[in-house]
Amino acid sequence: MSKKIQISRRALLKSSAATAALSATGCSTTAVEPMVEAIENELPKSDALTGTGKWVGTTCQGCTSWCAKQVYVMDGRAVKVRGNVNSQVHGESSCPRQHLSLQQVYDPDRVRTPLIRTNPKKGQQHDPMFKPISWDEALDLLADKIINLRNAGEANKYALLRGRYSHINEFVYKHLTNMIGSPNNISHSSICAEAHKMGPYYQDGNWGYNQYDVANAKFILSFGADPIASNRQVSYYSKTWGDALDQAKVVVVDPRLSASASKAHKWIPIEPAKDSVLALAIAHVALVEGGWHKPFVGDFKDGNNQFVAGKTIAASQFDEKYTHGLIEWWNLTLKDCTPQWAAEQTDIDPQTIISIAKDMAAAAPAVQVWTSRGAVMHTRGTYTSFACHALNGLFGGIDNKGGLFPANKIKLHKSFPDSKPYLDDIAKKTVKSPKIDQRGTLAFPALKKGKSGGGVITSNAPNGMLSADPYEIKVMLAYFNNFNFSSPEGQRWNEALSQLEFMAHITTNISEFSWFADIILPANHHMFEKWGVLDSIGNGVHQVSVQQPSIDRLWNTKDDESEIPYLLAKKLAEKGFDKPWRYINEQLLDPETQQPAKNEQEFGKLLVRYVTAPLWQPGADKYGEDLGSWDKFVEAGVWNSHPYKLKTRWGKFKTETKQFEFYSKTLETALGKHAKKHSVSVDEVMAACEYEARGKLAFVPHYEAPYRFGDAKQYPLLLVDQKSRLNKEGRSANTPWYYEFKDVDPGDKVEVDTAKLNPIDAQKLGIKDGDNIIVSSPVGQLSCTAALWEGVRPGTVAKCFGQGHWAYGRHASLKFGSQVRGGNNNDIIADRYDRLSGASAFYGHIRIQVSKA
Ligand SMILES: Nc1nc2c(c(=O)[nH]1)N[C@H]1C(S)=C(S)[C@@H](COP(=O)(O)OP(=O)(O)OC[C@H]3O[C@@H](n4cnc5c(=O)[nH]c(N)nc54)[C@H](O)[C@@H]3O)O[C@H]1N2
Ligand SMILES: Nc1nc2c(c(=O)[nH]1)N[C@H]1C(S)=C(S)[C@@H](COP(=O)(O)OP(=O)(O)OC[C@H]3O[C@@H](n4cnc5c(=O)[nH]c(N)nc54)[C@H](O)[C@@H]3O)O[C@H]1N2
Ligand code: SF4
Ligand SMILES: [Mo]
Repeated sequence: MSKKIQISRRALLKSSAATAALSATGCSTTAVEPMVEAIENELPKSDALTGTGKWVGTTCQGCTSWCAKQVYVMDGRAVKVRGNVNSQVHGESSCPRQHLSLQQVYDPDRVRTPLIRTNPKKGQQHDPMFKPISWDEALDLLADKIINLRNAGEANKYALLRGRYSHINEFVYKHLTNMIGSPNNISHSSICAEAHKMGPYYQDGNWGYNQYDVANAKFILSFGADPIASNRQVSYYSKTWGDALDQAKVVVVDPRLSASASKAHKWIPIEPAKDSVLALAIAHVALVEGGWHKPFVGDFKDGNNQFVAGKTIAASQFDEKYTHGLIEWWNLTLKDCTPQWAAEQTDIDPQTIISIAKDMAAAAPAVQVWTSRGAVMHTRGTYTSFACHALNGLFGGIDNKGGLFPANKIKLHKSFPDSKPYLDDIAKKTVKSPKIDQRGTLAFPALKKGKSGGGVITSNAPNGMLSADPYEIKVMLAYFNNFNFSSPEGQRWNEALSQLEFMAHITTNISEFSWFADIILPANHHMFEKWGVLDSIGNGVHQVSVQQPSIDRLWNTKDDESEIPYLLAKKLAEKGFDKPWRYINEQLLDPETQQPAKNEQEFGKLLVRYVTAPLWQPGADKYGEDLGSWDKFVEAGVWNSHPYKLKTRWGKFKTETKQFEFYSKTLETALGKHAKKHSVSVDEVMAACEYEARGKLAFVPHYEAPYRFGDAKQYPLLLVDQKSRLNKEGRSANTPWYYEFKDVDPGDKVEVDTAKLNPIDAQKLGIKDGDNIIVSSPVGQLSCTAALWEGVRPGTVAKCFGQGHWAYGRHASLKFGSQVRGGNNNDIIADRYDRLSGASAFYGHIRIQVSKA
C-alpha cells in the first residue's frame, strides 16, 4: 500500500470519526453520504488484471458451519471469497452467504472508533447520543468500574457475555472473569441448540453435533434439518446433496417446505412439536417387523421376533450387543406406539409410517436420522431429541458407513493454564457465587454432560437480573452478541440492560444490544481483521482453520478476544489489580519461544499459536496432516485430520453402560443427582420442569404432548420460525444483498419481510398475497408482508428470523434507532424452556393470530 494513501486515510479518519459516530446513531444522517464516498475514494484500487492479489486463509463465522475460507486480497482490500481449496471438508465449495461478508466488512455503518453514551437515560426510546472517545479513555472507564465493584466486595456483579467466539476466547471469557471474582460468564449456547445435544449425549455420550456420511447413505430421514440451506456445514452438504439424492431415499419432516424438503423424495408437513410421534411409531414398526439392525442392537436369544404390539417382553429373552435397555423401552412405552396410535396423535397416515420404517430397515445400517433446532428446541424437546436419535441406534447408523458420527479426535490446546493461583482474596470471596442465569436450581437442571447446572440458560439471565435473584448485575462486558434481538421476548433484555450501572459492548455495528451500552468498543471483523481459530467437521474429516488479519484495517478497531482484553488487563494492573496482567505474562507464553506477547497486537497471534501448536509441532501426524511449521499452517489456512475410523465407539460409548442407551442410565444418574441436590424425588423434578413423564418413563424416548401457549380461539395459528438461506444469524441485517436476493428462500419475496400463509388459512382471514399484516401472540406483535404459499402446513405460519432490526445500520432498519424494518420473530415468541437442557423454546408453543394491518 502506498504511503500517500496511508497518510490521507489517517487524515480522513481524524476528520470523520465524529461525524461517523454521530451519523451511526442517527443523530446526523446528512454527514453519511459524503463520508462513504470519501472512503470509497480512499480505498486501494483493485485491478483484476494486475494480478497483484493473493488468496489468504481464514474462517467464516456467518453461521456455526465455521467453514475454512480464502479471501482474495489486492492492495490491502478483500475482493472475493471462496471455500479454502485446502479443506478436505468442503474444499472450494461454499454456501451463498460467503459473499455477504464483503458487505459486512466494508459496511459504511461500522463503528469506527470507541464511543461513549452521553444520554444517561437508557431505553429503546432514548437515543444514547454516542460520541467518540479514545481507546484509553474507554478502557479506563471500564477498568474503574471493575475495580470499584471489587473494592465493594461485589465482584460477582460483573458479567461477561459471549455470542459467537473463537477457540482463543478462554482468557476473556473464563479466566479474566474469574480473576476479577465473578462466576458470570454467559454464552449464547442455550438460545443456539442445546436441546439438540440431549439425545446424542444421553444415548451415546456425545455432547456435540454429528457429521453425516451422506455420500454412502441409503436412507436419510430429517426432522427439520435443511442441510442445503442451514444447519451445520452447509458448504459441504450443499455440494454433496445432489449425489445423495441419487443413491439414497430422502424424507424431510418439517411443517414448512424447506429447500431440502423441496428436493426430497417425500415431505411430511408435521404438526409442530409432534416429531416424536413419528419417530416412536417408526421404531415400533421396525421392531414388530424385525427390521432393527441386529449386528448393533442384538437379537432374541431364540432368534424369534417377540415384538407384538401392546405386549410386554421379559428382558432376559433378548441379547443386546452394543445397546442398552431396548426391552425396557419397549415395555415402558414403545409397545403402544403403533401407527394407529400415531394417527390419533397427529395426522400422519399409518401407511406412510409403515413404509418409511420398512425402507429404513432395508437400507440399514446406511441410515442417518438428522434432528434440528426446529424439532427439539421446544418445551419438552429433550424427549424429541431422544426419540429421533434413538432411530440412529436402532438402525445401526451410529459410527457406521452411510450413517453418522461425531467429530474425529484431534488435539488442540483450547484450555489455557489454570488461573486459580491468580485468584486474590477479593476474587475468592465471590467467584463461587451462583450464576445469574439460575442454572442448577430445581426448575433449571440444564444437565449439560450429566451435570446439574452444567449448561448455560442464556435467556434466563435477564430474568435473574431483573429479579436480582441471586443478586443484581452492575457491570457487563459483552461481545459478538445481540441477545435482546436473538432471544425470545427480547424486551426482557431491554429492561435488564437499562438497569445496568455500566455496560461495554464489543461490536462491529451499533446493534440493538449496543443501544444500551455506556461505551462501545469497535471490533475487528472476525473473518478479515482478527486473529482466531475454529474447527469444523464433515466428509469424515475434522478440520481446524485460522482467522487472520488479511486486509488493511480501515478504522480504529480492535480484536475482541485478544487486543481488548489485553489492554484491559494492563489498565487494571496500572490501577493496582495486576493478577490478569501477570497471568497473561507468566502463563500465556508462545509455544516456541516461551515468551509472553510484547504488545496487544502480538497477543492474538500468540494465542492462536498456543491453541494450535499440537497441529504444527512434532506429533501432529498422530491425528492428521503433518504441516511441519506454523508458517505452513497459516499459509494453508487449514489443517485436516485423518479420516474418521468407523465403529471405534461401539462398546466404548461414553455412557454409564458404555452402550448406546435406549434406556438412559446416564440420564437416570444425572437426574437422580439433581433431585438429591434439591432433596426431592425425580418425579418432583419432572413436575417442576413441566414434563409429563413420571417414573422410569423419564429415562426412555417417549411422547410428551407439546406445550402450547395462548388461547387457541384467540390465537388459532402456530408460528413456524425458520432461518433464511442468507441469514448469518442476526448479522446479515445491514447487507443490501440480503434483501435483494431474499427470494432464494422458498416462498419468500425480495426486499420485504414475509410471513408465509397457506392459501386455505389466508382465504379464511381475507388476506391476499402482498398484504401488510400484523402477526401477534400473547407476548407481542410484529408487522410484515403476507406471502400466500402452499408450502406451509395449513394452520401454521412460516416466517424467517433475521429481520425486524431497529438499529444496526441504514439497511437493517427503516430509520436507525427508531423505525423497524420487517418484524423480529422473537418479539412474539414467549420466553419458555426445555428445562432439562436449559434450551430456550423457539418452536411449538407459539400460538398466533394474523390480521390485516
Ligand atoms: N442459513 C443459515 N444457516 C445457518 C445459520 C444461519 O443463521 N443461517 N445459523 C447456524 C446456527 S447458529 C445453527 S445453531 C444451525 C441450526 O440449524 P438447525 O438445527 O438445522 O435449525 P434451524 O435452521 O434453526 O431450523 C429450524 C427448522 O425447523 C423447522 N421446524 C420448525 N418447527 C418444527 C417442528 O416442530 N418440527 C420439525 N420437524 N421442524 C420444525 C423450520 O421450518 C426450519 O426448517 O444453523 C446454522 N446454519
Ligand atoms: N427466532 C429466532 N431466534 C434465534 C434463532 C432463530 O433461528 N430464530 N437462532 C438462534 C441461534 S441458532 C443463535 S446461535 C443465536 C445467535 O444470536 P447472537 O449470539 O446474539 O448473535 P447475533 O444475533 O448474530 O449478533 C451478533 C452481534 O455481534 C456483533 N457483530 C457482528 N459481527 C461481528 C464481528 O465480526 N465481531 C464482533 N466482535 N461482533 C460482531 C453485532 O452487534 C451483532 O449484532 O440466535 C438465536 N436466535
Ligand atoms: S455462512 Fe456458514 S456455511 Fe456459509 S461460508 Fe460462512 S460458515 Fe460456511
Ligand atoms: Mo446457533
